Amino acid sequence: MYEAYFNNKFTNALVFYIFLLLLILVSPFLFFWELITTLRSCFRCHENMSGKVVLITGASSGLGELMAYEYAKRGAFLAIIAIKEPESQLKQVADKAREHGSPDVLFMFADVSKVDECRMFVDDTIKHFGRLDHLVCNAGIAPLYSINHDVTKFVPVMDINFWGSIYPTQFAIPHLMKTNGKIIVNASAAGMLHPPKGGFYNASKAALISFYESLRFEVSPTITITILTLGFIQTNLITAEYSTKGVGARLRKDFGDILPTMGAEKCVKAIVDGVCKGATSITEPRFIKALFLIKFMFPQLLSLCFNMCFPSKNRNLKRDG
Ligand SMILES: [C]C(=O)[N][C]1[C]([O])[C]([O])[C]([C][O])O[C]1O1[C]([C]OP(=O)([O-])OP([O])(=O)O[C][C]2O[C](N3[C]=NC4=C3N=[C]N=C4[N])[C](OP([O])([O])=O)[C]2[O])[C]([O])[C]([O])[C]1[N+]1=[C][C]=[C]C(C([N])=O)=[C]1
Ligand SMILES: *[C@@H]1O[C@H](CO)[C@@H](O)[C@H](O)[C@H]1NC(C)=O
Ligand SMILES: *[C@@H]1O[C@H](CO)[C@@H](O)[C@H](O)[C@H]1NC(C)=O
Repeated sequence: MYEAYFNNKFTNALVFYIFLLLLILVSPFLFFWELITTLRSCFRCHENMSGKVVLITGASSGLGELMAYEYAKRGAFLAIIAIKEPESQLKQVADKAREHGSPDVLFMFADVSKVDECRMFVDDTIKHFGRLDHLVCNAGIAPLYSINHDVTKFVPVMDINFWGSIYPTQFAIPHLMKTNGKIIVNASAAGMLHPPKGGFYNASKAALISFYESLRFEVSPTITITILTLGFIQTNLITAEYSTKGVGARLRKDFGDILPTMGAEKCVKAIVDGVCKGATSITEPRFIKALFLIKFMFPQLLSLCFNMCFPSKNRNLKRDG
């Protein structure tokens, strides 16, 4: 009997609008709920990282390196992974992490896109330290893409960014179960917002978010999963080298005083603080969360912005072809 209603386009759409209206009506209550949750999280206890074991992939440079130091300051044992290239780099990170206060640092070279190598470094970590508390899936590559290229060239992006997080996660889960451990996944705000010209890098991040959001239900409450969705401004601030040219520099010059931008070290401290408090998702800088809300409730509005900010060349292509 109800089938007739749900076959009708108009009544179907009506359900959506009624729910939207209800959502807007209850939103003052949701607002206070959010506010109270945020306030409560300020007073939540920090996990004591002293003597705990943290495994970080892609720790030879970038934010992965800084995360190693941040964990080291808190007295954690570290196992850090990178692919071989600058061989001395990872050793330097290990030495510096010891200086920052880590009692023991194990560094290993492995390609996270190879399942056997992932099994090996998780096993070696357990053999060396006897336990695992946090797994940080951080390794990633970000090549610029164009649809005119041969798309098979971008298969490694998925292999490293997506499978390179899934493999270590699979091998680590039995050990994390024993310690009530945590998994930290390096996604990107672009994985939530689906911007134009996102390419395979942004698609791989969307796939990560989707996979780990659903894995959460399988492993909780024993294991806590923290998904990082970092914004573009912050990443352009990683090193002075990045910030002297390009969009980042211009954005910073034009909006630096208005937008709450954030240095890499402050960002990494916020991440590790959040993880130790048991956060399930961390967005830095925080104002980007507002964009997620807009994307969720009024997707048309964001599309409009994207169309204005990224005037598409493809429309001309279409006209020509
Ligand atoms: C925390 C965080 O975030 N972290 C990270 C960051 O830092 C980065 O940047 C990114 C990229 O992608 O990621 C994450 O993120 C991540 C990273 O990045 P970065 O840092 O920029 O990069 P780098 O520096 O280059 O680093 C990397 C690493 O990794 C590794 N690898 C690679 N490949 C491989 C590896 N390992 C192993 N295996 C393999 N296959 C490397 O090593 P080497 O040796 O080569 O050096 C290193 O260490 C990632 O993931 C991404 O994605 C993210 N993000 C997000 C957002 C934004 C961004 C920017 N940057 O912009 C990023
Ligand atoms: C953290 O744990 C270590 C030993 O596991 C202990 O010595 C230290 O006092 C603890 N620190 C705090 C702040 O509880
Ligand atoms: C991801 O998407 C953003 C926004 O369109 C774009 O600027 C960036 O270049 C993309 N990243 C890569 C590595 O393609």
